[in-house]
Amino acid sequence: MTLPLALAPEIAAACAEGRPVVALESTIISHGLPWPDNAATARALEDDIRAEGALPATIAVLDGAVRVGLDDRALERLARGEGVRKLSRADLADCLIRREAGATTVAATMICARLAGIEVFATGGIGGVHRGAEQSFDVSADLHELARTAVTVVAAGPKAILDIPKTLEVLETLGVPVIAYGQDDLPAFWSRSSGLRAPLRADTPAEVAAAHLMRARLGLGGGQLVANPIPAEAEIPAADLAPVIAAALAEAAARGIAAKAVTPFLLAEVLTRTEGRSLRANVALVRANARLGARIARAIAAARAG
Ligand code: PSU
Ligand code: MN
Repeated sequence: MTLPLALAPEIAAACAEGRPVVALESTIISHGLPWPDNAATARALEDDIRAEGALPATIAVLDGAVRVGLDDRALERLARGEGVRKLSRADLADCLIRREAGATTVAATMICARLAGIEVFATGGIGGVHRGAEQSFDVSADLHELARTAVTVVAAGPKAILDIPKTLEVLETLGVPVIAYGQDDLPAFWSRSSGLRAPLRADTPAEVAAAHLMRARLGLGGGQLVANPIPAEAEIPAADLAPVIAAALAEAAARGIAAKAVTPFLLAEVLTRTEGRSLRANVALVRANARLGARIARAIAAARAG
């Protein structure tokens, strides 16, 4: 049986020639951002990556295949989100055999990027250790995927809906390099600083690329997490968001939201409770990550060629 993997022709050509490609996830489109901003953002991310000299490859499961590089119709279908599943490592095969539509999370996008030969992936926020995980055991499969799949992931750091210190501890246990970009502190999604020092720091795409290639040479196997601080003009002070997050968490607890539904529920609650302010911040940071991802992909390609 052949691999159910369908690369857009320009992406297949770029991968074969070692040109820079950046993977993008689809759960942020279908379950992370509201319609129609999600569709506009998905297209803006692709434009940002092209403007930086790389090719965007948005990934999803549609019609029985992993699609790498989506056309406008497929993007819109994901953005409308009706009947679109949220896929992590555990769900990929099931979605494929049922020929259902699925959006890939960070974990599933890493797996699919690896299958396609794409080494860099840009997104907004990764999943992590949820607050209250000592009771719920809710730890995102994204963390385990970072430990096992060799893709460099550019994100804006863990969201404050999560337990950030515990997320860092789990990443340390799993041996995942957590690299703050251009500063010492770990960024925290809407805020440039979490107040915690990141274990590692890089200041240029070339440094991130060199570490990526050295890890491959060592046969280490896992990925690395590049935490890129949100652009200063889009930042939201942590103190402004703290009550919003507390209310969102209380609402989730009151309604008994569990498992895969937790993160989308909290994201939607924060969005509605901030009347668009957090949406604007979210779009700004994910676009900044797409551009940095493109520069890292170019640096990897250049280092290989040179
Ligand atoms: N965090 C965000 N936006 C998102 C997600 C997380 O700020 O869209 C999505 C990503 O797809 C991530 C997934 O991989 O949620 C994590 O879900 P869970 O916590 O159920 O593992
Ligand atoms: Mn979870």
